[in-house]
Amino acid sequence: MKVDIGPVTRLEGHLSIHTTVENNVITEAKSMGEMFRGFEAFLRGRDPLDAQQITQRICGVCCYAHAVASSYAQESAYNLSVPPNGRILHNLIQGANHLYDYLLHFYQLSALDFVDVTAILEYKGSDSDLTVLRDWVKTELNSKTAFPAAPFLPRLSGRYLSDAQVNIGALKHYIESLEIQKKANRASAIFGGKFPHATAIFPGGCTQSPTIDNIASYRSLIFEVRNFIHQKYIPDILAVAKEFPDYWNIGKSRGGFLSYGLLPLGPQLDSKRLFAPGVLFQDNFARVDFDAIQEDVKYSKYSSPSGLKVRNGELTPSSHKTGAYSWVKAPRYQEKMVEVGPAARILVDYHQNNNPKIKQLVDKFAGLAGIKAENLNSVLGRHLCRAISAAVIADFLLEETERIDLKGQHMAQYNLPKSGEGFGATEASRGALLHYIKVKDYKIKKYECVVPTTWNCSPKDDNDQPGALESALIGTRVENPDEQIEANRIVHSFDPCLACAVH
Ligand code: NFE
Repeated sequence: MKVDIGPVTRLEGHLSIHTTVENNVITEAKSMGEMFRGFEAFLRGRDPLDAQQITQRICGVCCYAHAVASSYAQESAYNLSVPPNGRILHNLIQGANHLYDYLLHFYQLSALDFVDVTAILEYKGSDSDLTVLRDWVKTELNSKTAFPAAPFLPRLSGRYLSDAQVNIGALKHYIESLEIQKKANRASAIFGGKFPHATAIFPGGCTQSPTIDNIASYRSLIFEVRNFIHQKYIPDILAVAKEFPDYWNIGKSRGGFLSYGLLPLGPQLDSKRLFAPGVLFQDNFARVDFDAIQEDVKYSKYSSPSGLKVRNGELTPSSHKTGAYSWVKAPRYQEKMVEVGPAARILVDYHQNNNPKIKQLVDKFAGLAGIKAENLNSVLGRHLCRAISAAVIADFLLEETERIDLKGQHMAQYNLPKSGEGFGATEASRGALLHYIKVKDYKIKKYECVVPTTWNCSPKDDNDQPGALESALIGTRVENPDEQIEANRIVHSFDPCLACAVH
């Protein structure tokens, strides 16, 4: 039986998933990006110093990661020496964005795969958020419209959290998290200028000056976000894990893991990072080599040659190409499929014993849940790795503010060189993000982005190997093949952003 479970909602952009189900098991899965954008084409010929502004428009969620990756690529191309404050301000802006993004993903985009929203109908208390929610859900359910205004109705059939108080508590946190996300975004905007799409992130540093006042405002906002992470976000994930332990083994991707590392601890781009970079195939670890990355297009809607290395990338759309089923390309590392994202970031760091806090949190939660590190490659693992990332980043941001030198520079002074090329690699919330720029005669000659969701939601490659999400779906048992709540939970655990993936 072939089932189209798309368009999948509660994600960014347009993603369709087609599955083939035999005897209640998914035997084939196709991840289909349904939109073309073309940033790499229209960047050509422009002023290179516009790149970190234009590429931020790839996305309204992870825009700062694009600004940072573009700045890194240009810093490398222009051979810039960035003052320590400049790098710290990049980190403060980007780190706060990760906190916002993890909360958005858990509460608004995926918690309701597990939380029973109908539990609110039994609410008898006087909390105004909850009474408004109860009346809204009641009206929507009674209206029986096919497309209710409430984004989480109608629900897919399946088992949800059973305890009414746990469900109602999670729904209250769903609402509270919106205010907390606003605080994280305000913190980013203190140094970034605004959210989304920072004006102050620049190759060579940040155009906003740090002051005692704006540092104090930033810190007080991050403290509030940090408290929410520890008091509500992590306990809510553990409550889901307690009742759905099978999801430590559901949604396992069948390739390696890639992370570029996140938040440099010094001004140079090759400084040690808070989260270490690396590539993992089973237990074989290697340093990242950008020249090992290629983008296949056998099943993607492009007529440009397949398997091009990043610096040779091309973009020739071909909407009717035979056999092609997605606008997303298929990046591969040494021709192999890898997963990127929170689980990859944590597993790559854990394997190297880089950050003691990460090791301690992984071991603590693995002990609580009775799992091993390898179970982080799963639906629950991805959720838990986001929460671990959030806890580690929030502490780091508070420490990082103390390293600002109020008398120091925060921008490098430079003249744009006539030519140059550079790679810029960071971790967006959804995983490994690479920008490449080639400058000729003061203009952009080539610009390439290899984006987290492009890796995770890729179609099959030239060797017919499925993408990470496709591989995680194959083999999954589905109770109700028409609806596939299990498949939806797997898709959401990757937090796809198709707007980014097709860029
Ligand atoms: Ni549009 Fe993004 C992140 C990037 S995902 S959200 O995180 O880059 O592909």
